[in-house]
Amino acid sequence: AQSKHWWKEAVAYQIYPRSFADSNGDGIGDIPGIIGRLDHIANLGIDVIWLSPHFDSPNADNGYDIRDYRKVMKEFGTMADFDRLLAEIKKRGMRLIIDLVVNHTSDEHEWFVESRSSRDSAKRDYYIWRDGSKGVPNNFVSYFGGSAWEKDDATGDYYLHYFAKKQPDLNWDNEKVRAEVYDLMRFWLDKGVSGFRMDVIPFISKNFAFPNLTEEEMKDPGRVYASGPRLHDYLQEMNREVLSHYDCMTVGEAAGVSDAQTPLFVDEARNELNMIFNFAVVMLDRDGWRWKPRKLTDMKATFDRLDKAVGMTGWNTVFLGNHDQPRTVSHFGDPSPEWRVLSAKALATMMLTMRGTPFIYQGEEIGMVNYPFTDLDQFDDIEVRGLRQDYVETGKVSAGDLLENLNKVSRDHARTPMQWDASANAGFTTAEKPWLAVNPNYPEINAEAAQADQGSVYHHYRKLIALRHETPALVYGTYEDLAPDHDAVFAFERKLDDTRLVIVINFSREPVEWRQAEIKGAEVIISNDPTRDAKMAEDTLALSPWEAVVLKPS
Ligand code: TEU
Ligand code: CA
Repeated sequence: AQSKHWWKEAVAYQIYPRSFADSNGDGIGDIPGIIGRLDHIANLGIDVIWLSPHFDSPNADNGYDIRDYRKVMKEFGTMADFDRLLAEIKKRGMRLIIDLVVNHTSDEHEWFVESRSSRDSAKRDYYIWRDGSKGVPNNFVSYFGGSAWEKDDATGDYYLHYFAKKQPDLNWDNEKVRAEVYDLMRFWLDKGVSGFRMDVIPFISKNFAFPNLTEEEMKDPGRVYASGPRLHDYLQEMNREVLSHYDCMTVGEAAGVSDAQTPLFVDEARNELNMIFNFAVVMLDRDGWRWKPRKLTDMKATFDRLDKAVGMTGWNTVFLGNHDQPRTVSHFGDPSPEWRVLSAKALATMMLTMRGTPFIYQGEEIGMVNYPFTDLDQFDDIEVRGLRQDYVETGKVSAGDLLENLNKVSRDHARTPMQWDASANAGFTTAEKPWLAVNPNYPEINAEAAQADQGSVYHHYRKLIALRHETPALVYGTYEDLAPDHDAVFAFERKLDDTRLVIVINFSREPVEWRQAEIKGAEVIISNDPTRDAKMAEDTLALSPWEAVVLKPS
C-alpha cells in the first residue's frame, strides 16, 4: 500500500507576495499585507502556503534573482516580519514552504560580484565561465531572449545564464556551492519553514562539454537543460545532507522533465523529492509563446500519463495556474460573464478530486480572469521584454500578433493584484498606482463579495477542500479515467478499499448526458448546479453546461 504523509493529504495555496496585499501604500505587496489576509486562506481550509521568493533582490525577475538568501526583500519587509508571518501561519494550523531558487543567483549576489572580478578570484568557480577569446561557447538560448552566454567586461569571458543576464547559473559541480546551498536551506528550515518549492531544479547539473542544441532540441531547450549528468547525485546528496533531517516537504519545478524521468525525482525509494510540478497540462495550448487550441481528450490523456508516471510509489501535484501562467478560468474554463462562476467551480471540482497534492494560485479561489491588455507597454514581465526584442524589434512578428498571443499566455495575467474588495484598486493598495494595474473587473470579482455569497467560487473551493480532507479515497485512492475518448465530459473514478467516488465534469457550454450503470441510486456528494437532486434516480446524468458532480455509488 501507499505510504501516508501529511503533504499528500494537504491542500496548498501559492502566494506571489508582490501582488497579494500592500500594507504601507507603496503599491507593492508585502509581508505585513499577507499577515493581514491570512484568515482568507485559513478559512478556505488550506494546509500549506507556498510563498514565492521573499529574499533580497534587485527584482530583475521579481525575486527569482536573489542577491542575499538570508535577507528579506526590503519592499516586502524585515526578518522580524517574516518571523511573525511564520508564527501567524502556524497559529492557524497551517505550514509554510518557501521558494528555493538555486539554479542561479542575481548578478548582484556577493558570490557573483567576486566571481566576475577576475579569473583567479576565489569564487570564480561558483559560476560557469568560458574563455572569451574563443567566441560564444555554444548555441544555448536564454528563456528571456538571446544567447544564454554573456560576455563579461571585467575579464572578457562568457558566463552562462539560462534565464536573464542578471541571473547567472551557479556551478553545482563545485562542492563549495553545494555546501553553501545546503547551509542556507538549513537556515530556513531551522527557522521553522516546512520545506521548499524548488525553482527549475532539474537544470542544476550541466553537461560541461556544452554540445550545441540540434534544431529539434532548440524547440524545447529545457529538455536538454534538465538532463545534466549529475542531477540525481545532487538531489540525493541534498536529501541526505539536509532534507532527511527535517519533517519537510519538497516540490520541484520540473521544467523539461519527461514522463520517463519523473520517477527518478519522486520515487520514494530514491530519496530525492516528494513531488514535482509537471507542465505538460498547462502547456498543451502552447507552442512557445504562441497560443494554440487544446482538446479535452489531450488534457485527459496527459493527466492519465502523469498519474501513471508517478505510480503508487511516487506522488504528483495537481495545478492549473501559478505565477507563470494565465489565470486558471481563462486558461481552462470559460471566462465570459455567463460561464465564469460555473466553469471556475467545475475546474475546482476537478483539481480537488484528482490524485496528487492540489496547489491553488492566489485569486483562483475567487475566479479571477486574465487582464485585457491593449498595448505591449502595459506588460511588466522581463519575458515580454525578451520577446519584443527577439521578435518584434527584428521585424519577425508584428506587435499586434505578439499582443494577441500574450493576451492568452502572458505571465502578467497572474501577477495583477489580488482583488480584495470593491474599493479603489480592489483594496490591494492605498497607493494611487499599484506596481501592475488591477483588473478593471474588480468591482464584481473580489474576495469580499465572494465571501459574502454562499454560491461563490470561494465557497465551492472551501466545500471541496473540506470534502477532500474527510475523504481518504480522494487522497490515497487510485485514479481511473472512465471515458478517455469523450470530447466534452471528463469522468473519472477514485477508489480506495470499499470507497468509490465517480467525478463527472461537463467541459462545455452545452448540456450533455453521461450514462453509467453504477451511478443509478448514487448519492450526489457535491454539484455546482444547485438544482441537482441529492440522489441519482437513473443511470443517466443530464449535465447542465459546465456542471461538475461528485457521486458516491451505493
Ligand atoms: O520558471 C521556470 C520555467 O521553466 C518557466 O515556467 C518559465 O517561467 C518560462 O519563462 C515560461 O514562460 C521559474 C519561475 O517560476 C519563473 O517565475 C522564473 O522566471 C524562472 O524560473 C527563473 O527563475
Ligand atoms: Ca508595500
